[in-house]
Amino acid sequence: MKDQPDASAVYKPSDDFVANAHVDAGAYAKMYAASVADPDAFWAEHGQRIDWIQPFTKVKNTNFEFGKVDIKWFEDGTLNVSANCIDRHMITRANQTAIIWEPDDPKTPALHITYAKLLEETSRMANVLKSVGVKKGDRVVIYLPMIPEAAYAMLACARIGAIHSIVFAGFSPDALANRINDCDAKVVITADYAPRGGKKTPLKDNTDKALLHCSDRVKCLVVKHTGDQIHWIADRDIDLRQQMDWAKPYCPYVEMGAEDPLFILYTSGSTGKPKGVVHTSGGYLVYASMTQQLTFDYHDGDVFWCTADVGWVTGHSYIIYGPLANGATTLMFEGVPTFPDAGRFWEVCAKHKVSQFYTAPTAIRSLMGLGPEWVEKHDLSSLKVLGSVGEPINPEAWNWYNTHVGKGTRPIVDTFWQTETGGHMLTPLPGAIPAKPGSATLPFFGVKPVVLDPATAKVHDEVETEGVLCIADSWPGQMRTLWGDHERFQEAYFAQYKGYYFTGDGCRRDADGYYWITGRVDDVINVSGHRMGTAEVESALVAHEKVAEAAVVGYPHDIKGQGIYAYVTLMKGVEPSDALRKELEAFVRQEIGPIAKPDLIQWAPGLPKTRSGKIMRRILRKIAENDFGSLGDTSTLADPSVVDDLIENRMNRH
Ligand code: 6R9
Repeated sequence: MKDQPDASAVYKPSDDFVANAHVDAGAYAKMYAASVADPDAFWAEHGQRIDWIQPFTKVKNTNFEFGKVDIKWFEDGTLNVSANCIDRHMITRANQTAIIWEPDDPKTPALHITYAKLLEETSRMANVLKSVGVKKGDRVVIYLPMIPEAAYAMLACARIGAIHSIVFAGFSPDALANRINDCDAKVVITADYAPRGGKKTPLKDNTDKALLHCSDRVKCLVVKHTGDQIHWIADRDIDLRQQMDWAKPYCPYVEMGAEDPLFILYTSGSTGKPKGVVHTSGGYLVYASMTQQLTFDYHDGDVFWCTADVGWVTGHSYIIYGPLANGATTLMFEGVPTFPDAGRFWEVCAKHKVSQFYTAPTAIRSLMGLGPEWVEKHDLSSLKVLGSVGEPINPEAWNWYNTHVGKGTRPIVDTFWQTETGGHMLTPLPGAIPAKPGSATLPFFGVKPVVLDPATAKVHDEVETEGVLCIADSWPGQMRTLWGDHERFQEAYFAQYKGYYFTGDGCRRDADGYYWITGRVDDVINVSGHRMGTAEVESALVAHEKVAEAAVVGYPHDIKGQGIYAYVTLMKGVEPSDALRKELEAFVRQEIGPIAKPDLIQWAPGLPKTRSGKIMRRILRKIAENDFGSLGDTSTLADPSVVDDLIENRMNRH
C-alpha cells in the first residue's frame, strides 16, 4: 500500500533530540537575526571555526550592483584548506577514521582511512603533482571514480594551491575535453576503469579520446584501480600509485589567500556552454564546515554519509570539505543504491553505523518502488538525521523516507542550494525548525531570501506569496565568478533582478514564512537531481548530420523528477525510424554522457515558432506534459497547424 502523505503536517524533533542539538529554536532565531543585522560581526566570529595562518581583519566586502559585482570574504586572511581538513586534526584525531571507503563490490573489504593516513596519501599525491610541474594557481582536472584517490587528489591540489576541476565520471570524452580546454588544465587525473553497479566505465579510454582534442602538454596521471588492460602513451601517461609509492610521505602546505580559487566546477546553465563556477578558499570552507555541522547536527563520533558523487558540488562540500574541516568521519561510496540488490544503502548504513544519511529524492523514489522490505531487513538504529538534496522532494517520497528509513523519529532536512551557493541556503536545522514535507523551510544563517515578481521585478513583501527566488546579500560560500568570464557571471546571476543574486528557481512562501521551491524558471531541467541545460542537449542533437532542428524540454517523470523530451526535425529526405531514434540517443550519450540521453524523442515535421522565428517552448512543454488542453494563445505562431501534428503524435500519454 502507498504511504499516504499529509502535506499539511508539521514534524517536530523529539525533546531528546532538541536537548542534544547544537542549535534549538531559540538559538536559531537569535543567531539568524544577528547574522543578517550585522554580517560583519557574525562572520568575524564564525570565521574562527577554521584555522588561519594570517588572521583576517576584514570580513565582508561584497557588491551585488550589476556591472560592479564583486564578492570578497575575509580577504586579507591566509590559510590552507588541506591543512584545515587534515593537519589541524593530527593532535587529537590522528588515529580517528577520516574516510570510510565502501567499494562497489560488497565482497571487497571497506577501507578505514585515518587522518594520519590521509595526511600521508595526500602528501604523496601532492608531491607527485609537484614533480610533474603543477604549481600554485595551475588547474588540475580530476576524472575519477568514487575512490579514496579522488579525495587525496582534491586535498593535494588544495595543499599546493592548484585549482581542481572535477569532471563527473559519467561525462563523455567530448565533455571532458571541453572542460580541460576551458580551464587550460596542466594535468588530468584519471583511473583505468570506474566500476559501478558491477559495470565498468572505461575512464582511461575516455580520457585518451578527450586528450586528442587537447594540448600535447597535458599530462595524464592514471590510478590503476581495477587493473584491467588500458592503452598507455609513454611520455604522457604516469602510473600515479607507483609514483605515490616513490614520493615523499610529507608535503608542506602552501599559504593561500582567502580569495584564491580552491576549485572550478562546471555546471549547466541556460545556454549551451557549461559554466565554470569558481569557489575560493576561506569563505567557502567556513560555510561548508558550518552547514555540515549544523544542518546535520553532526557530533564527534558520528559517521556521516552523503551519497552524492564528488563530481557534483554536493560531493565537494559534504563528502570532502565540510566534514573533513570538522574532523568528522565521512563515508565515500563507490557503488549504486541497487547493486547487488535494492538493500545496499541500508546494508551500508547498518555495516558502518551511519549517523547522518544524505541522499537525493530520485534515489528515494526508485527504492520506494522496489518495496519497504529492502529497508526493513537492515538495522538502521544508528541513524539520527536524514537529508535530501537536488530537487524538491515530493510528499510521497518524504513520507516513505520518514516512515521506513527514519522510523518516524528522525528529523529530515530538505536542503535547497546550488553549485553556485557552495553550501545550504534554505534548510531546517534539525533541532530548531519543524519540517513540512516538501518544504526547504527557512534560510541558513546569513542568507536573505526574497521573492520577486517575475514580470515586474518588484519584491513581494507580504509573507504568503509566490514568485522567483533571489538572495538579497552575499554569504561566505557564494561563488565569486565564472572561470575567465566575469561578464557572463554578472549577466547570468545579477542582470535580471538588479541588486539581487538570482537563483533561477521559482518559489512559494507560506503563512509561516516557509519556502517551497517550485523548480527552475529558466531553461535548466533537473533530471534525477542533475542539472541539465536544454540548450546543451539541443546542440548535441543538431550536431548529428541527420538532424535539422531540435527543441528540448522537461516533462514530469515518476522516478527522475523530470525527464528529457526532445522534439526533432530531420533533414529533408531523412525518414524517421526506431533505429534512428536509437542512433540519436547513442549520439547524445556520446556527446555529453548517459545522463543527457533523451527519454522521449518525437519526430517533429515543424516546430511552433513565432513570426520572428522564436520557438514557443511554452507550447512544447505543455505537449510534453500531456496537458495540451490549455495551450494558451497560439495566434502569434507563424504556422499554427504544426501544433496539431505535435499533439497527435505526442510521446507522453500518461
Ligand atoms: C546542490 C545542488 C541546483 C538546483 C537548484 C534547484 C534544485 C537543489 C533542492 C532543489 C528543491 C531542494 N534543488 N536542492 N530544489 N529543493 N532541496 O543540487 O546543486 O546541481 O547546482 O542544482 O537544484 O532547482 O537551482 P545543483
